[in-house]
Amino acid sequence: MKPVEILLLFLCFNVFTFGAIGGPPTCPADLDGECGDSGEWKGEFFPGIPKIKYEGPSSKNPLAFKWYNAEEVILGKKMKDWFRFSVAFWHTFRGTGADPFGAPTKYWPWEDGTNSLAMAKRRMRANFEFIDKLGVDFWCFHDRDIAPDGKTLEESNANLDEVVALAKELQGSKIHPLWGTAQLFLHPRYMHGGATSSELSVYAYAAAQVKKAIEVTHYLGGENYVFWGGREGYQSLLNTDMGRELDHLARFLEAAVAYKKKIGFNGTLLIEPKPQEPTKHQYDWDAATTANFLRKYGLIGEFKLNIECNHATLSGHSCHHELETARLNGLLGNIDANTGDPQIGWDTDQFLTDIGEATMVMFSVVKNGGLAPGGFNFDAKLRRESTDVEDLFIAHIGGMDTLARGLRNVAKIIEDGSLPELVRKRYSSFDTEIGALIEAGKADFEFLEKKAIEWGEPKVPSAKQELAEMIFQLAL
Ligand code: XLS
Ligand code: NI
Ligand code: NI
Repeated sequence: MKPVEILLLFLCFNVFTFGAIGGPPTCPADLDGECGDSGEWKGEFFPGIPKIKYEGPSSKNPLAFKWYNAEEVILGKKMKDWFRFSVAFWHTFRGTGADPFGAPTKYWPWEDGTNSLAMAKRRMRANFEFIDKLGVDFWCFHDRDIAPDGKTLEESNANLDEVVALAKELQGSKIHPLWGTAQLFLHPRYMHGGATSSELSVYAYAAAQVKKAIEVTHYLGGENYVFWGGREGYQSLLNTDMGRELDHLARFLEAAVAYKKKIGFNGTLLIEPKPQEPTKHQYDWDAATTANFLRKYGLIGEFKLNIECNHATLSGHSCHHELETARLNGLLGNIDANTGDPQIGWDTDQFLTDIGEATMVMFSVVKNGGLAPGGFNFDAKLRRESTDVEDLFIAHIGGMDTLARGLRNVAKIIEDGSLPELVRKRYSSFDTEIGALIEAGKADFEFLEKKAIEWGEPKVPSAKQELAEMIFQLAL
């Protein structure tokens, strides 16, 4: 096995593995006993970090926004409503920095090295202080990130209920989940998948877990519910009945739709495509594959897509391509905002810092008229080597500012008008009587042959790609 293959096998899951099973091994020594195993935490989790404010592009303050100004109206909508930013609990509060070759590097002062219920509650308090100081309204979670697994399903559900009750209290009226989801990939029972497991009892267990996760998402006022099928795929077709597994997956999703309606949960159900990792081939490979699956099984009106930029590049597309494919199919529901590394071939889940990419992303979002009830979830984590508590804030501020610049750039491009005009002109031969006939499906081959003979060899104009790139660059 090449080193990169070993990494692929482990990397995406180190967060969950260390987060949910082990946790950082020790409590730091310099905390004067505050880091006991009691659920209470005295004082602030982030002392010295103020509420993050907008200071404008000339600010050099790392703990301030330079481009994201929540209340400012751009293209007819407040920035906060374009973005609906969300903090991902699993990265921000369960990420430890462990990788396949190395131990955890992050020892947050409030962690006691356990995965107890008391610790889960303390972590939840840290989550809401973080959200409040960052000034966002949403968070996202997996059931098992926020509450420890029990010995039985009933015990796991009881743990979850206890933590969720606290989360509900801490949320207040303003904050709620952008989405919730069930973790159907960490526990060994899911090694063959959940909905696509070859074992019926695992299918049932997964259904029970999703049922509960939809219930708590609904209880917390969540606006969406996500299905990410990390283990819904295969390692080898030799031992896999792909047709049967896909049918099972469709039945599973149908049952989720029925249950959502039964309990009156009006949130959008989202599928998050990813081509591989941890399985060699996941069934929801990319947006087009997932759209085809939903159409085949008559589920297209019941689901939308959660596009993750790093998954897009893993599938050989750009994030913009995946967003446009989803949008053109009426399926663009949410964005897991992150980015990969061009030199590393897996889901590195980095915070987006590329202004050009952010501008392309925002092009799709603006064309879609926004994402609500979806938003931008920072499915992104600090690098292993970033170990200060303030780095959590700096990373999110950087991600928010980058996307805010993207939105401002799109506004500039639309205002300037020359790029949309270039595209309009490129297709203007269809803005004619005969073009209209073609687009209305009224031009048959005999008619077109007559025209081709009448017009002779076509004169084909330039695509003006470099000009398009120049106009785009001028807006960045
Ligand atoms: C993993 C996925 C995961 C989903 C939620 O690659 O991005 O984090 O967003 O299960
Ligand atoms: Ni994701
Ligand atoms: Ni991912």
